[in-house]
Amino acid sequence: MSRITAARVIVTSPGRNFVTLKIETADGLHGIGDATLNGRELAVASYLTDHVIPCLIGRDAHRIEDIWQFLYKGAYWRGGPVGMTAIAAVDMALWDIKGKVAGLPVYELLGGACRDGVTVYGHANGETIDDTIAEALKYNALGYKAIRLQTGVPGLPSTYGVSADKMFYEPADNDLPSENVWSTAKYLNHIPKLFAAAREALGWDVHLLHDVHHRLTPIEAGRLGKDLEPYRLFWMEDSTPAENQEAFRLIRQHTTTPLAVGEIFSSIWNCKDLIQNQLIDYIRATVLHAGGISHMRRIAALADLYQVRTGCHGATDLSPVTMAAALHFDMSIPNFGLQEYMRHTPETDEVFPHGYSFADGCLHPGDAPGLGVDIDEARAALYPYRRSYLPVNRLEDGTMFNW
Ligand code: EZ4
Ligand code: CO
Repeated sequence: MSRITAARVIVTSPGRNFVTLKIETADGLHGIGDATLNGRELAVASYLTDHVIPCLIGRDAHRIEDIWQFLYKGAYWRGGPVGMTAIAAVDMALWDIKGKVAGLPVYELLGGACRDGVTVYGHANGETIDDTIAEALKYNALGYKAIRLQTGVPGLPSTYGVSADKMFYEPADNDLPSENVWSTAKYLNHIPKLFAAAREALGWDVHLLHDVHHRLTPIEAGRLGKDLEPYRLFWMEDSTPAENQEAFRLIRQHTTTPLAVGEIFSSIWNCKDLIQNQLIDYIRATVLHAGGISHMRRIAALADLYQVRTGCHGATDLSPVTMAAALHFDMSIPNFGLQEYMRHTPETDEVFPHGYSFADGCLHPGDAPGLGVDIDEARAALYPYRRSYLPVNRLEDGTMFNW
Protein backbone atom coordinates (compact mmCIF):
# COMPACT_ATOMS: atom_id res chain seq x y z
CA MET A 1 0.00 0.00 0.00
CA SER A 2 1.29 3.42 -0.98
CA ARG A 3 -1.54 5.86 -0.29
CA ILE A 4 -2.07 8.84 -2.63
CA THR A 5 -2.20 11.98 -0.46
CA ALA A 6 -2.06 14.78 -3.05
CA ALA A 7 -1.97 15.43 -6.77
CA ARG A 8 -1.74 18.58 -8.84
CA VAL A 9 -1.33 19.81 -12.40
CA ILE A 10 1.63 21.98 -13.42
CA VAL A 11 1.37 24.01 -16.65
CA THR A 12 4.60 25.46 -18.03
CA SER A 13 5.77 26.88 -21.36
CA PRO A 14 9.58 26.71 -21.75
CA GLY A 15 9.28 27.52 -25.49
CA ARG A 16 6.06 25.50 -25.85
CA ASN A 17 3.26 24.42 -23.50
CA PHE A 18 3.53 21.30 -21.34
CA VAL A 19 0.98 19.97 -18.85
CA THR A 20 2.36 17.69 -16.11
CA LEU A 21 0.56 15.71 -13.40
CA LYS A 22 2.39 15.19 -10.11
CA ILE A 23 1.09 12.57 -7.66
CA GLU A 24 2.37 12.34 -4.06
CA THR A 25 2.10 9.40 -1.64
CA ALA A 26 2.03 9.01 2.15
CA ASP A 27 5.49 7.37 2.09
CA GLY A 28 6.99 10.64 0.78
CA LEU A 29 7.38 9.58 -2.86
CA HIS A 30 6.10 11.29 -5.97
CA GLY A 31 5.52 10.30 -9.57
CA ILE A 32 4.96 12.45 -12.66
CA GLY A 33 3.01 11.98 -15.88
CA ASP A 34 2.77 14.01 -19.09
CA ALA A 35 -0.71 15.38 -19.97
CA THR A 36 0.13 17.61 -22.96
CA LEU A 37 -2.39 17.76 -25.83
CA ASN A 38 -1.06 20.22 -28.41
CA GLY A 39 -3.40 23.19 -28.90
CA ARG A 40 -5.94 21.90 -26.32
CA GLU A 41 -3.70 21.87 -23.21
CA LEU A 42 -6.04 23.46 -20.68
CA ALA A 43 -8.87 21.03 -21.45
CA VAL A 44 -6.73 18.16 -20.14
CA ALA A 45 -5.54 20.27 -17.18
CA SER A 46 -9.18 20.85 -16.19
CA TYR A 47 -10.17 17.20 -16.80
CA LEU A 48 -7.46 16.18 -14.33
CA THR A 49 -7.92 18.92 -11.73
CA ASP A 50 -11.72 19.03 -11.73
CA HIS A 51 -12.65 15.42 -12.45
CA VAL A 52 -9.76 12.96 -11.88
CA ILE A 53 -7.67 14.19 -8.95
CA PRO A 54 -10.61 14.19 -6.46
CA CYS A 55 -11.08 10.47 -7.24
CA LEU A 56 -7.39 9.63 -6.69
CA ILE A 57 -6.91 10.92 -3.14
CA GLY A 58 -6.75 8.06 -0.63
CA ARG A 59 -6.30 5.30 -3.25
CA ASP A 60 -3.40 2.83 -3.30
CA ALA A 61 -0.90 4.04 -5.92
CA HIS A 62 0.15 0.44 -6.57
CA ARG A 63 -3.23 -0.50 -8.06
CA ILE A 64 -2.33 0.83 -11.51
CA GLU A 65 -4.62 -1.42 -13.55
CA ASP A 66 -7.61 -0.98 -11.23
CA ILE A 67 -7.24 2.81 -11.25
CA TRP A 68 -6.97 2.72 -15.07
CA GLN A 69 -10.18 0.68 -15.33
CA PHE A 70 -11.92 2.94 -12.80
CA LEU A 71 -11.05 6.11 -14.74
CA TYR A 72 -11.86 4.62 -18.16
CA LYS A 73 -15.04 2.67 -17.44
CA GLY A 74 -16.18 4.81 -14.53
CA ALA A 75 -16.32 7.98 -16.63
CA TYR A 76 -19.27 6.55 -18.62
CA TRP A 77 -18.02 8.76 -21.56
CA ARG A 78 -15.21 6.48 -22.69
CA GLY A 79 -12.14 7.43 -24.68
CA GLY A 80 -11.44 10.59 -26.67
CA PRO A 81 -8.13 12.47 -26.82
CA VAL A 82 -8.76 14.66 -23.74
CA GLY A 83 -9.87 11.83 -21.46
CA MET A 84 -7.27 9.34 -22.66
CA THR A 85 -4.43 11.86 -22.30
CA ALA A 86 -5.57 12.52 -18.71
CA ILE A 87 -5.67 8.77 -17.95
CA ALA A 88 -2.23 8.42 -19.56
CA ALA A 89 -0.79 11.03 -17.18
CA VAL A 90 -2.13 9.14 -14.16
CA ASP A 91 -0.81 5.84 -15.53
CA MET A 92 2.71 7.22 -16.17
CA ALA A 93 2.86 8.79 -12.70
CA LEU A 94 1.78 5.54 -11.02
CA TRP A 95 4.39 3.47 -12.91
CA ASP A 96 6.96 6.09 -11.85
CA ILE A 97 5.95 5.63 -8.20
CA LYS A 98 5.96 1.82 -8.43
CA GLY A 99 9.47 1.91 -9.89
CA LYS A 100 10.68 4.15 -7.08
CA VAL A 101 9.17 1.85 -4.43
CA ALA A 102 10.75 -1.18 -6.12
CA GLY A 103 14.08 0.60 -6.66
CA LEU A 104 13.97 -0.43 -10.34
CA PRO A 105 13.68 1.36 -13.68
CA VAL A 106 10.16 0.91 -15.08
CA TYR A 107 11.29 -1.28 -18.00
CA GLU A 108 12.39 -3.91 -15.46
CA LEU A 109 8.85 -3.99 -14.05
CA LEU A 110 7.46 -4.46 -17.59
CA GLY A 111 9.38 -7.71 -18.11
CA GLY A 112 12.91 -6.41 -18.57
CA ALA A 113 14.90 -5.32 -21.61
CA CYS A 114 14.22 -6.96 -24.98
CA ARG A 115 17.04 -4.94 -26.59
CA ASP A 116 20.17 -2.97 -25.72
CA GLY A 117 18.76 0.41 -26.75
CA VAL A 118 15.88 2.07 -28.57
CA THR A 119 16.60 2.94 -32.22
CA VAL A 120 15.31 6.43 -33.02
CA TYR A 121 14.76 8.56 -36.09
CA GLY A 122 15.51 12.27 -36.39
CA HIS A 123 13.84 14.94 -38.53
CA ALA A 124 15.66 16.54 -41.45
CA ASN A 125 13.69 19.33 -43.08
CA GLY A 126 14.47 22.22 -45.40
CA GLU A 127 12.91 24.63 -47.86
CA THR A 128 14.61 22.95 -50.82
CA ILE A 129 15.74 19.41 -51.59
CA ASP A 130 19.38 20.49 -51.21
CA ASP A 131 18.69 22.08 -47.80
CA THR A 132 16.88 18.94 -46.65
CA ILE A 133 19.72 16.67 -47.71
CA ALA A 134 22.26 18.95 -46.00
CA GLU A 135 20.24 18.51 -42.78
CA ALA A 136 20.02 14.75 -43.28
CA LEU A 137 23.81 14.54 -43.63
CA LYS A 138 24.12 16.23 -40.22
CA TYR A 139 21.91 13.55 -38.65
CA ASN A 140 23.99 10.91 -40.40
CA ALA A 141 27.13 12.41 -38.86
CA LEU A 142 25.48 12.37 -35.41
CA GLY A 143 25.04 8.60 -35.76
CA TYR A 144 21.32 8.39 -36.57
CA LYS A 145 20.34 5.12 -38.27
CA ALA A 146 16.99 6.49 -39.48
CA ILE A 147 15.97 9.95 -40.73
CA ARG A 148 12.62 11.49 -41.68
CA LEU A 149 12.79 13.83 -44.70
CA GLN A 150 10.34 16.71 -45.24
CA THR A 151 10.80 19.49 -47.77
CA GLY A 152 9.10 22.64 -49.06
CA VAL A 153 6.98 22.27 -52.20
CA PRO A 154 7.74 24.70 -55.08
CA GLY A 155 4.79 27.05 -55.61
CA LEU A 156 3.52 26.75 -52.02
CA PRO A 157 4.49 29.53 -49.57
CA SER A 158 4.94 27.20 -46.59
CA THR A 159 4.80 23.50 -45.78
CA TYR A 160 3.84 21.83 -42.50
CA GLY A 161 6.83 19.98 -41.09
CA VAL A 162 9.36 22.44 -42.52
CA SER A 163 10.56 25.13 -40.14
CA ALA A 164 13.18 27.85 -39.82
CA ASP A 165 14.74 26.36 -36.67
CA LYS A 166 16.10 22.99 -37.75
CA MET A 167 17.02 21.11 -34.56
CA PHE A 168 14.10 22.41 -32.45
CA TYR A 169 11.07 22.22 -34.71
CA GLU A 170 7.76 23.50 -33.31
CA PRO A 171 4.56 23.27 -35.40
CA ALA A 172 2.22 25.14 -32.98
CA ASP A 173 3.22 28.58 -34.17
CA ASN A 174 0.57 31.19 -33.33
CA ASP A 175 -1.94 32.38 -30.69
CA LEU A 176 -4.65 31.81 -33.32
CA PRO A 177 -4.39 29.09 -36.00
CA SER A 178 -2.24 30.28 -38.92
CA GLU A 179 -3.43 29.28 -42.40
CA ASN A 180 -1.26 27.42 -44.91
CA VAL A 181 -1.98 26.85 -48.61
CA TRP A 182 -2.00 23.27 -49.89
CA SER A 183 -1.82 21.69 -53.35
CA THR A 184 -1.91 17.90 -53.59
CA ALA A 185 -0.78 17.92 -57.23
CA LYS A 186 2.33 20.02 -56.54
CA TYR A 187 3.20 17.88 -53.52
CA LEU A 188 2.83 14.55 -55.34
CA ASN A 189 5.03 15.75 -58.19
CA HIS A 190 7.80 16.91 -55.88
CA ILE A 191 8.31 14.31 -53.13
CA PRO A 192 9.70 11.46 -55.31
CA LYS A 193 12.45 13.88 -56.45
CA LEU A 194 13.43 14.42 -52.80
CA PHE A 195 13.94 10.70 -52.22
CA ALA A 196 15.77 10.13 -55.50
CA ALA A 197 18.24 12.86 -54.50
CA ALA A 198 18.42 11.53 -50.93
CA ARG A 199 19.47 8.03 -52.01
CA GLU A 200 22.13 9.58 -54.27
CA ALA A 201 23.54 11.62 -51.39
CA LEU A 202 23.00 9.31 -48.41
CA GLY A 203 23.31 5.84 -49.92
CA TRP A 204 21.25 2.82 -48.92
CA ASP A 205 22.44 2.03 -45.38
CA VAL A 206 20.34 4.65 -43.61
CA HIS A 207 16.58 4.22 -43.14
CA LEU A 208 14.54 7.02 -44.73
CA LEU A 209 11.00 7.97 -43.70
CA HIS A 210 8.37 10.46 -44.80
CA ASP A 211 5.32 11.95 -43.04
CA VAL A 212 2.31 12.91 -45.22
CA HIS A 213 0.39 14.45 -42.25
CA HIS A 214 -2.97 13.07 -43.47
CA ARG A 215 -2.93 15.14 -46.69
CA LEU A 216 -3.92 12.47 -49.28
CA THR A 217 -6.92 10.36 -50.27
CA PRO A 218 -6.35 6.58 -50.26
CA ILE A 219 -5.80 6.38 -54.04
CA GLU A 220 -3.40 9.35 -53.97
CA ALA A 221 -1.54 7.65 -51.11
CA GLY A 222 -1.36 4.46 -53.17
CA ARG A 223 0.24 6.42 -55.98
CA LEU A 224 2.79 8.15 -53.73
CA GLY A 225 3.67 4.82 -52.13
CA LYS A 226 4.20 3.31 -55.58
CA ASP A 227 6.29 6.26 -56.78
CA LEU A 228 8.48 5.94 -53.65
CA GLU A 229 9.01 2.17 -53.94
CA PRO A 230 12.39 2.50 -55.76
CA TYR A 231 13.80 4.42 -52.75
CA ARG A 232 12.89 1.71 -50.17
CA LEU A 233 11.32 3.86 -47.44
CA PHE A 234 11.23 2.49 -43.89
CA TRP A 235 7.68 3.83 -43.76
CA MET A 236 5.23 6.31 -45.26
CA GLU A 237 3.39 7.92 -42.34
CA ASP A 238 -0.21 9.16 -41.95
CA SER A 239 -0.81 9.11 -45.70
CA THR A 240 -4.59 9.39 -45.20
CA PRO A 241 -6.73 9.90 -42.08
CA ALA A 242 -7.67 6.64 -40.37
CA GLU A 243 -11.08 7.45 -38.91
CA ASN A 244 -12.26 4.99 -41.55
CA GLN A 245 -9.77 2.19 -40.90
CA GLU A 246 -10.98 0.41 -44.06
CA ALA A 247 -9.40 3.23 -46.14
CA PHE A 248 -5.98 1.62 -45.75
CA ARG A 249 -7.05 -1.46 -47.72
CA LEU A 250 -7.01 0.58 -50.93
CA ILE A 251 -3.50 1.94 -50.23
CA ARG A 252 -2.27 -1.59 -49.47
CA GLN A 253 -3.60 -2.90 -52.78
CA HIS A 254 -1.37 -0.46 -54.67
CA THR A 255 1.97 -0.33 -52.92
CA THR A 256 4.61 -2.31 -51.02
CA THR A 257 5.91 0.83 -49.28
CA PRO A 258 5.45 0.07 -45.54
CA LEU A 259 2.65 2.05 -43.89
CA ALA A 260 2.61 3.75 -40.49
CA VAL A 261 -0.33 5.53 -38.88
CA GLY A 262 -1.75 6.48 -35.51
CA GLU A 263 0.00 9.39 -33.78
CA ILE A 264 -3.43 10.93 -33.11
CA PHE A 265 -5.07 7.68 -31.94
CA SER A 266 -6.37 7.55 -28.37
CA SER A 267 -7.24 3.89 -27.98
CA ILE A 268 -6.88 0.29 -29.14
CA TRP A 269 -10.28 0.71 -30.83
CA ASN A 270 -8.77 3.25 -33.28
CA CYS A 271 -6.33 0.62 -34.57
CA LYS A 272 -8.11 -2.72 -34.09
CA ASP A 273 -9.19 -3.22 -37.73
CA LEU A 274 -5.97 -1.78 -39.17
CA ILE A 275 -3.99 -4.31 -37.13
CA GLN A 276 -6.24 -7.36 -37.45
CA ASN A 277 -6.47 -6.97 -41.23
CA GLN A 278 -2.72 -6.31 -41.49
CA LEU A 279 -3.40 -3.04 -43.30
CA ILE A 280 -0.42 -1.30 -41.65
CA ASP A 281 3.15 -2.19 -40.68
CA TYR A 282 3.78 0.29 -37.83
CA ILE A 283 1.40 1.62 -35.20
CA ARG A 284 2.28 5.16 -34.05
CA ALA A 285 0.06 5.51 -30.97
CA THR A 286 1.92 6.86 -27.92
CA VAL A 287 1.93 6.38 -24.16
CA LEU A 288 0.79 10.02 -23.92
CA HIS A 289 -2.28 10.20 -26.15
CA ALA A 290 -3.34 6.53 -25.99
CA GLY A 291 -3.92 5.86 -22.30
CA GLY A 292 -0.42 5.42 -20.89
CA ILE A 293 2.00 2.53 -20.62
CA SER A 294 -0.76 0.14 -19.50
CA HIS A 295 -2.95 0.71 -22.57
CA MET A 296 -0.02 0.80 -25.01
CA ARG A 297 1.01 -2.65 -23.77
CA ARG A 298 -2.41 -3.93 -24.89
CA ILE A 299 -2.05 -2.28 -28.31
CA ALA A 300 1.45 -3.71 -28.76
CA ALA A 301 0.31 -7.20 -27.71
CA LEU A 302 -2.51 -7.13 -30.28
CA ALA A 303 -0.12 -5.78 -32.95
CA ASP A 304 2.42 -8.52 -32.21
CA LEU A 305 -0.10 -11.21 -33.24
CA TYR A 306 -0.33 -9.63 -36.70
CA GLN A 307 3.35 -8.80 -37.35
CA VAL A 308 2.72 -5.09 -36.80
CA ARG A 309 5.49 -3.25 -34.95
CA THR A 310 5.44 -0.05 -32.92
CA GLY A 311 6.66 3.34 -34.15
CA CYS A 312 5.71 5.67 -31.32
CA HIS A 313 5.14 9.38 -31.89
CA GLY A 314 7.89 11.46 -30.25
CA ALA A 315 7.63 15.07 -31.44
CA THR A 316 8.60 18.03 -29.24
CA ASP A 317 5.03 18.60 -28.03
CA LEU A 318 5.42 15.33 -26.10
CA SER A 319 7.37 16.29 -22.96
CA PRO A 320 10.55 14.59 -21.71
CA VAL A 321 8.24 12.72 -19.30
CA THR A 322 6.58 11.00 -22.28
CA MET A 323 9.98 10.43 -23.90
CA ALA A 324 11.16 8.61 -20.77
CA ALA A 325 7.95 6.57 -20.45
CA ALA A 326 8.06 5.68 -24.16
CA LEU A 327 11.65 4.44 -23.84
CA HIS A 328 10.79 2.11 -20.93
CA PHE A 329 7.86 0.78 -22.98
CA ASP A 330 9.99 0.44 -26.16
CA MET A 331 12.70 -1.45 -24.25
CA SER A 332 10.25 -4.00 -22.88
CA ILE A 333 8.09 -5.12 -25.83
CA PRO A 334 9.07 -7.80 -28.37
CA ASN A 335 7.61 -6.01 -31.42
CA PHE A 336 9.27 -2.61 -31.12
CA GLY A 337 9.94 -1.02 -34.53
CA LEU A 338 11.33 2.52 -34.31
CA GLN A 339 10.93 5.52 -31.98
CA GLU A 340 10.56 9.13 -33.17
CA TYR A 341 12.96 11.53 -31.44
CA MET A 342 12.91 15.29 -31.83
CA ARG A 343 15.29 17.06 -29.49
CA HIS A 344 13.77 19.37 -26.90
CA THR A 345 15.16 22.87 -26.35
CA PRO A 346 17.71 23.40 -23.53
CA GLU A 347 14.99 25.34 -21.59
CA THR A 348 12.68 22.32 -21.75
CA ASP A 349 15.45 19.92 -20.71
CA GLU A 350 16.17 22.14 -17.68
CA VAL A 351 12.53 22.10 -16.56
CA PHE A 352 12.45 18.29 -16.97
CA PRO A 353 15.81 16.86 -15.80
CA HIS A 354 16.09 13.33 -17.16
CA GLY A 355 18.39 10.32 -17.32
CA TYR A 356 17.82 9.09 -20.88
CA SER A 357 20.76 9.46 -23.24
CA PHE A 358 21.62 9.18 -26.95
CA ALA A 359 24.46 7.09 -28.40
CA ASP A 360 24.98 5.34 -31.76
CA GLY A 361 21.53 6.18 -33.09
CA CYS A 362 19.79 4.80 -29.99
CA LEU A 363 18.27 6.20 -26.82
CA HIS A 364 18.52 4.41 -23.49
CA PRO A 365 16.16 5.26 -20.59
CA GLY A 366 18.89 4.91 -17.94
CA ASP A 367 18.65 2.86 -14.77
CA ALA A 368 17.30 5.31 -12.19
CA PRO A 369 14.30 3.92 -10.23
CA GLY A 370 10.96 4.82 -11.84
CA LEU A 371 10.83 6.70 -15.15
CA GLY A 372 14.10 8.56 -14.52
CA VAL A 373 12.67 12.02 -15.18
CA ASP A 374 11.43 14.82 -12.91
CA ILE A 375 10.01 18.33 -13.03
CA ASP A 376 11.84 21.32 -11.54
CA GLU A 377 8.82 23.26 -10.30
CA ALA A 378 10.73 26.49 -9.59
CA ARG A 379 11.99 26.55 -13.17
CA ALA A 380 8.57 25.56 -14.54
CA ALA A 381 7.07 28.60 -12.79
CA LEU A 382 9.32 30.91 -14.84
CA TYR A 383 7.40 30.04 -18.04
CA PRO A 384 3.68 30.89 -17.94
CA TYR A 385 1.16 29.29 -20.33
CA ARG A 386 0.81 30.88 -23.78
CA ARG A 387 -2.16 30.01 -26.00
CA SER A 388 -0.85 28.34 -29.12
CA TYR A 389 -2.38 26.46 -32.06
CA LEU A 390 -1.40 24.11 -34.84
CA PRO A 391 -1.91 25.60 -38.33
CA VAL A 392 -4.83 24.79 -40.65
CA ASN A 393 -4.73 24.30 -44.43
CA ARG A 394 -6.70 25.77 -47.32
CA LEU A 395 -6.53 24.77 -50.99
CA GLU A 396 -5.36 27.39 -53.49
CA ASP A 397 -9.01 28.38 -54.15
CA GLY A 398 -9.66 28.96 -50.42
CA THR A 399 -11.42 25.68 -49.60
CA MET A 400 -10.81 24.51 -46.04
CA PHE A 401 -8.65 21.37 -46.34
CA ASN A 402 -7.77 18.29 -44.34
CA TRP A 403 -9.38 15.05 -45.24
O1 EZ4 B 1 2.36 17.05 -36.28
O2 EZ4 B 1 3.39 16.48 -32.91
O3 EZ4 B 1 5.38 12.78 -36.68
N1 EZ4 B 1 5.29 13.83 -36.13
C1 EZ4 B 1 4.35 14.75 -36.37
C2 EZ4 B 1 4.33 15.95 -35.48
C3 EZ4 B 1 2.89 16.35 -35.19
C4 EZ4 B 1 2.82 17.19 -33.95
C5 EZ4 B 1 1.37 17.56 -33.64
O4 EZ4 B 1 1.23 18.06 -32.35
O5 EZ4 B 1 3.56 14.58 -37.27
O6 EZ4 B 1 5.07 17.00 -35.99
CO1 CO C 1 3.50 12.53 -37.89
